[in-house]
Amino acid sequence: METIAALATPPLSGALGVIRISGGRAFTLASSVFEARGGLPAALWKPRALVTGDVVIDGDLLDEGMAVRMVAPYSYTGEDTVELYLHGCIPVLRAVLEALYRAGALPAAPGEFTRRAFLHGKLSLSQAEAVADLVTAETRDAARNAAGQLNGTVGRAFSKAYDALADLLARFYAAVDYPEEEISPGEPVSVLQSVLEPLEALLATAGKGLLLREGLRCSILGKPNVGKSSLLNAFAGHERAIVSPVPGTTRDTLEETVTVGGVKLRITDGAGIRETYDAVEAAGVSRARDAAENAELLFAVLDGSAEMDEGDRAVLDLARDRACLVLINKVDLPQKLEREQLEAAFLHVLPVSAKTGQGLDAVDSTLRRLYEAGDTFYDGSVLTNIRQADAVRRTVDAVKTALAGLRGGITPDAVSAELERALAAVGELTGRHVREEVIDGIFAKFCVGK
Ligand SMILES: Nc1nc2c(ncn2[C@@H]2O[C@H](COP(=O)(O)OP(=O)(O)OP(=O)(O)O)[C@@H](O)[C@H]2O)c(=O)[nH]1
Ligand SMILES: [Mg+2]
Repeated sequence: METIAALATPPLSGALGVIRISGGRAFTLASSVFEARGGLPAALWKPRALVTGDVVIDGDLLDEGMAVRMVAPYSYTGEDTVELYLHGCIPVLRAVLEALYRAGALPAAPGEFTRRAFLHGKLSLSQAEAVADLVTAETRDAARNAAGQLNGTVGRAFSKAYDALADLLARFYAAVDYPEEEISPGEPVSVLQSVLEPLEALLATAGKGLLLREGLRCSILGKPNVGKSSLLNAFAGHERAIVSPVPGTTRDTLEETVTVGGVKLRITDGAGIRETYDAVEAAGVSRARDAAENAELLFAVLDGSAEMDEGDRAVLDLARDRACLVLINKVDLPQKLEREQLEAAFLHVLPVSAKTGQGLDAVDSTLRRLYEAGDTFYDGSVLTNIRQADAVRRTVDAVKTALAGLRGGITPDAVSAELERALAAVGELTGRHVREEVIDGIFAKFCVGK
């Protein structure tokens, strides 16, 4: 396989820039750009130990840094690898890469290092996907789950299912070829059940997995001036939206991703809901209504320092029978809002202040409770990946059909056809049966250098 090289850190100036080189010529190529102190060529460096040296390109000393070599198969990719730790100066890093490419290295495609790790059996496909999930995780919980998957929890469940199905299928083939080799129907049933159980349990986590990955669509709803934008800013921790005492400040909808109570929320703030003759504001109100309609969670905001009026009632009507937190804002001011009826009609009524931050911890704990974003939950046993969830679903489906067939006494032929379907689906998860375009799709999502 060709030797590849790429920048492994973001292409920005910074304290460090890391270049990775992997493949059969990694050591020779590294020596062409990096002169170790003491003059040893890379092929003679002590494996996995840092060496210091100079970057010299076309006779110019451009940088000094450190390097390490890893000898196949003891590297991330499973190939001979050199990593250069240089200063994060983009022109120098570019010069080093260009020199490496001139000397015969190929620029690595996105995810190619991880792809090679997969090809060399260092990672299963689900672990490779976990690497991508880890790199792009937007919350600590999401990272933790991805790290858990990298550790192989989910992958091990897939491998076990694959082995059990492959073994069973082999025996079915034997029974078709040699009818005297009878299989007692009880045994395949118990094997299939043992395959089914963990996969169904995993599948049950897929909804949560999606939540972890994609977040919830959440919309802040309320009449003008109740403090919707102030709340968005309070959750975001910075002045995302313009706040002013003038009703009708926000017109267009704006979105921000925040984590509240361990739950990733894609929050939309928009125009306050009211009847208006202003065409621009009316368009904003209609967008805000659309966002609320499409949201999976609503924050219905009322102003606690004022009495409830028709405008608030219209907002509460939109929130009725929805997943909703009613936030009574401005509790730092003297309160005029009647809470009793509200508390009778809505499950979660929380007094808050966007100004002082009062009550926001209760929003946190309510969401944590509602979406079970507990500390023990995201340990890597949650299926976050849509592709994986789909393949598990197909596996479960085929196994169930095979089970029904066994119980209903259909021919071994028909059962083995279902087992083949199940094996193919679970094989997509372990990477043993996976089509090339699926693999391409997975690694295309990576960044270069990973
Ligand atoms: N005392 C107090 N004032 C608040 C609080 N939250 C918001 N305000 C004030 O209320 C006014 C309106 O706040 P915004 O956040 O712009 O309200 P909004 O609901 O987004 O208003 P529109 O965009 O016009 O619909 C501003 O003057 C804020 O400073 C609060 O918790 N306490
Ligand atoms: Mg606003």
